[in-house]
Amino acid sequence: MKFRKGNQTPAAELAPPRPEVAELAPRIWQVIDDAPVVTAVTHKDADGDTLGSALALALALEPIGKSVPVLSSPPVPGAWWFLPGFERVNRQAPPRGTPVFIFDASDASRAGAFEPVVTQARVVVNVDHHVSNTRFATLNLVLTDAASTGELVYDLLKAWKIDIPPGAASNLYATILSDTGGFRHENTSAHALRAAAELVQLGADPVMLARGLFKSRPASSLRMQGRILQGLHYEFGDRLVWGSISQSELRDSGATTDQADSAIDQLNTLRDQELAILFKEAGPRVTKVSIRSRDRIDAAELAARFGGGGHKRAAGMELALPLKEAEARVLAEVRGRMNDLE
Ligand SMILES: [Mn+2]
Repeated sequence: MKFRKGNQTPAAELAPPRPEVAELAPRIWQVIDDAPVVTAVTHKDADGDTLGSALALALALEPIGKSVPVLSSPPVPGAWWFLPGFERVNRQAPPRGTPVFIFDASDASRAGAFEPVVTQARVVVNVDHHVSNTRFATLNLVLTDAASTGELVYDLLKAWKIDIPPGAASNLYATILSDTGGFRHENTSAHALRAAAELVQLGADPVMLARGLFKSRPASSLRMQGRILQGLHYEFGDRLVWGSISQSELRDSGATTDQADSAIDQLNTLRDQELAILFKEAGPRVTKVSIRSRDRIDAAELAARFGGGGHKRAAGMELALPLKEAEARVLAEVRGRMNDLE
């Protein structure tokens, strides 16, 4: 193995990688050791975790002579423009036969337009933290106790003992910041906070990243959120809150479907709320659904009932139904579960 030596920060100051990552790291290195090109694939409707993981790998491997094309199924949400290296996404088509990493994706279909890149690759490395991961790859680095997939990428880079440049550190910090909802969700573990602190030590810029993530919304996004909030429905004594946004409402507010993604987090600020659901009309017969749960309902399991997936507290799915039908179908199931909680 040709591991590079010497992090910018003495290794003694950094926590060792998780044992599970340290154990698999040499085998993962083996598949990329002789490869001049390593492809990094994100999941579709890319979020900060999948993009930050892919970009961190690219920015860490390029200084040691590897070319790392980053592929993300279009349209790539422009909201992530502030991640270092974002401009390289989809700029370079990988040659055939390169090893492929896929990040934060529970199965190959999550790669969207780039699914063939994953399914036709000779070697695939699947790095993820979803409970729903199907372990579809050649090598599966799947640990569900990680706050973000990026946390696992960080452990992997540590295990490989390669330098982590500031741009890679920023991307990895962004994966934790976004997947913990700004250190607010249940996955805000000591491990995640320690990793975040170390990444700042390594040059991640927490102010720039918080600004990019939480203070960079276009006015259209706030206008759209206003629409959603105005039309919310409260049921079961405010323990179920749900809302929706149609294509025409999106058009009127000047916002795009991917901008609606952050609105669910506003619904999730309600006191005593048990379940928050947001329906987004993505097309005449396509409805995207986001779910957030507080204590008693498993959002991932609920989403799985409709072919989706995610985490216990945050999940989603895409239904091949018009908006109103999707609402009726999901709410029937949800109301049943809310009744069971009584
Ligand atoms: Mn994630």
